[in-house]
Amino acid sequence: MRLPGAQFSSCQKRRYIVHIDLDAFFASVEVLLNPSLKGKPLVVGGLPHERGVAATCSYEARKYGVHSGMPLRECYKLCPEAIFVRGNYHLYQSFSEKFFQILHDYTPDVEEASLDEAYLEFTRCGQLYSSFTEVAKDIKCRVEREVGLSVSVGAASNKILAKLATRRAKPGGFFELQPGEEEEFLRELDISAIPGIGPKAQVMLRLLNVHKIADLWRLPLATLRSLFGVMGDELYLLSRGIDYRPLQTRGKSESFSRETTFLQDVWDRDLLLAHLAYLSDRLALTLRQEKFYAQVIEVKARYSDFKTVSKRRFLSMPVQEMNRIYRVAEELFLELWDKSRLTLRLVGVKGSRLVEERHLSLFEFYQEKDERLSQALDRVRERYGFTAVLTGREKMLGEVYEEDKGRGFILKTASLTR
Ligand code: TTP
Ligand code: MG
Repeated sequence: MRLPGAQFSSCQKRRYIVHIDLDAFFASVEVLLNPSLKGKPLVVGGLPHERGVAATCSYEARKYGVHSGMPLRECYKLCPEAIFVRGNYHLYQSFSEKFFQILHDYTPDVEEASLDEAYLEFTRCGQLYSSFTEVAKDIKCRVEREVGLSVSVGAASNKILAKLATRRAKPGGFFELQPGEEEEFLRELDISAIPGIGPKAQVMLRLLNVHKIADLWRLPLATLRSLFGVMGDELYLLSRGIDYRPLQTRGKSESFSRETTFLQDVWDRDLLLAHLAYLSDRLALTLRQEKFYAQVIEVKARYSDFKTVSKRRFLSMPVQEMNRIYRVAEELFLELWDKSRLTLRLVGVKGSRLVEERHLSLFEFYQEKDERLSQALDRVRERYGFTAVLTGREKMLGEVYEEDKGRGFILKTASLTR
């Protein structure tokens, strides 16, 4: 079967995309800081008897079947000799920042896809470099040298192919997909390799005896549409290695969110609101650092039985101040939760519909006051640490969590989604 992608490549300007992803990120940081862990199975995310799941594990632990998202107790059963650590999210974030700083040196077109993963586009950089392949290799060396962590790099003509190339390169390798090799490369890959084919979609497809990407090519577009709605079109193209998605560069971030799972389920209203206030504060800080205002605020709550609910509000005036975000978040949260008053295992707050500026209306002088207050707050925190200034509500968390040297509370699972 010929891939329809081949006919496009000749008439379109060929893109050069590099995908880069740190290997066993959280675990590798732990090993870097404590070399006695090197070569050992390591699980990051909690201790074996604790509730919760593994955030990640070293490649040595993966040999036992342990993986991200697996309940810690199950990890322990599969690999009792593994070393378990709770992890330190602030630390990982600082490594992540260093990683992205290096990437931004090479091209203005960088998509920070997650904490340890990015796409770089070189299509516009033809004048700058004589060989993109050499640049991609150079980035890999520099990250390894300056961040100190192992990284895998894939290069291809679009995002999906570059991501799959990295998957092939893991751990620690470099793989560049050459034009014309797409079909052979994709054919044998498992359908789970395609982003967007989650566990539910996999079950449906496997029932149709579709296991490999080549099996997907047999399904007509209409079938995919009837199975997956609008996503069907995307799967049709992605499975053929056709992907026109542009990079979501910094200015194009769609949302920022902060959420956390609790150490134990919580029903105490004040404690729930304390978490919400702290998360709103972290979200506000990120928005200001990234120079965005959010026009939509959304809160999320997950009950003990994993049922998840959310509620959002469109604001006439975009926000980036903690007190404004919290006010909306509290109202939304209470609308969600007051009816049930059941125990929760997670809360989160998200800002979306991001805009880069807002126009203060004549009647909103007080907005300026909020803005100045936030700036003063940022200055104090820069000097004395995040926890130097907290609201009364947030301080309640001091009874539950340890502080990370003034940088913030060490939550169970700090959300680091962008
Ligand atoms: P990944 O890049 O998906 O995983 P990884 O870097 O640990 O391993 P790989 O070599 O396969 O890339 O995620 C990056 C980090 O994000 C990971 O180290 C821990 C965190 N994470 C979670 O906290 N929960 C999750 O479910 C996943 C998948 C990752
Ligand atoms: Mg990774």
